[in-house]
Amino acid sequence: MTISPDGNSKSSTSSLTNRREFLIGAGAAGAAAGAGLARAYSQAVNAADYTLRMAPLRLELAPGKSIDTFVYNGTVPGPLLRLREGQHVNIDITNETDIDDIIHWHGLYVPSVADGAMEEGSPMVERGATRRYSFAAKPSGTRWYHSHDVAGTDLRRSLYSGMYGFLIIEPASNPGRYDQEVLLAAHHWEPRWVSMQDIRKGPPPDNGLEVLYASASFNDKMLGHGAPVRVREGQRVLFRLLNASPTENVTLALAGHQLTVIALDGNPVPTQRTIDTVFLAPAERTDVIVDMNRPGVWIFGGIKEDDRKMGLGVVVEYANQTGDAQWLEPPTAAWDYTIFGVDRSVSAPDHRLELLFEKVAGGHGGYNRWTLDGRSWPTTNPLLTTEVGKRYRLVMTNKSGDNHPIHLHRHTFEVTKVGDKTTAGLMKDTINMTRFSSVEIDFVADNPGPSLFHCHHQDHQDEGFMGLVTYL
Ligand SMILES: [Cu+2]
Repeated sequence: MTISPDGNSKSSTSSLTNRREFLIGAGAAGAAAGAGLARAYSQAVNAADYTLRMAPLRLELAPGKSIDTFVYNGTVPGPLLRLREGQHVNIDITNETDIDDIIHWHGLYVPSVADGAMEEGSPMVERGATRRYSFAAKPSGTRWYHSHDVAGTDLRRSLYSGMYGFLIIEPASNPGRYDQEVLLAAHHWEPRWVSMQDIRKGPPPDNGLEVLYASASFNDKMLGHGAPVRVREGQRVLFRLLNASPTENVTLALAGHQLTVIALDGNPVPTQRTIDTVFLAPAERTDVIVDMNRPGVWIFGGIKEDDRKMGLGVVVEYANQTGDAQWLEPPTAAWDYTIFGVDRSVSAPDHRLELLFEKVAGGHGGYNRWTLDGRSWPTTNPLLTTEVGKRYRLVMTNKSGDNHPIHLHRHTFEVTKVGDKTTAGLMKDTINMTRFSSVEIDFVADNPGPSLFHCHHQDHQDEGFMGLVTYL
């Protein structure tokens, strides 16, 4: 449960478990031997279960379209980490980039020191160094890991880069029934700072710079490049969808098919819904089951033509089907989180905290700042001080024309109200607030240690939109 800078893991589990983990870890390490690993190995009491190496990569998104970025273990996304719920893991992180960086385990309950957020006290992984993270994997579901460094104005860093990957924690018993599992991570590439008022009407003249992108992908390829997802008629396919974009919302559809939503942010939904399109704000995950009942060659991608042209999508090809991939315009409906909840009353909170989110316009060519009740990081430390066992309601109002995917580290919250609709039972770690909207979420203070609360837009969190939930 502890992270130790010297690489010595301090485990409180039984010697039998330690021995077993050592054997598993040794096998994994033997298969992945490398210079970075060897360095970690010599310091470590136990071998690592996984090693993640941050390093530069020239990524070919399509023929003639290569970009320079940073990734984990030479791939985008990084390697899939598939863990059992409760499994104790040692993960060695080697930093072969040119700056200090840090990895956050998104959606997991880990100690603050191992969570991968410097604001919580987690140590950076210094450039050239290897650092070990040790924790027990929980809760089960589709989680992910990503750089939690500050990018600021440097659009090569943190979530603008390829430093993200899936982390799936398998439950002790898995009720899902499916024939094939497909992991798709959406991302936008080639970012640049833009004064939106220069390219379209709408933004106020004093609006600061925002980020636009030239290309996008599912995993490491633009739509139409790379291998298709191959399926057979009659299969039930589980698609785990992740929006790993630094700032962009996506709405996705699989042409000619409907999607049954079984989990949001990795947590089973109280009410499964079969729908035509799914919306994901940055950092959100959606698990959908698709009955493959319409043979053909189809596009799974963004519903906006501009997104697909940028590369946001992948071809889904049935066995024995050929031809160009087809797109069919899906029926569209406004995204509504509450349809996945249940209609019942929720426990009254012990405390309510009203939070108003506002933009401080940066002016033409400047950078916008963000405030929570008039404060920005670091004066939002603490934002809220909690007592163990108490239930807190965050009553959030977005008084800006921008979307904000709100994320709370190290906890799961219950969505209790979106606009004027109440709901219950919908458990998430990130929820999008549309422009000029209100959302209420409840969480129980059940994981002592500082916990970051922030907007997951890379440029918003870098420009003050974060605060710390602390414990008495
Ligand atoms: Cu935001």
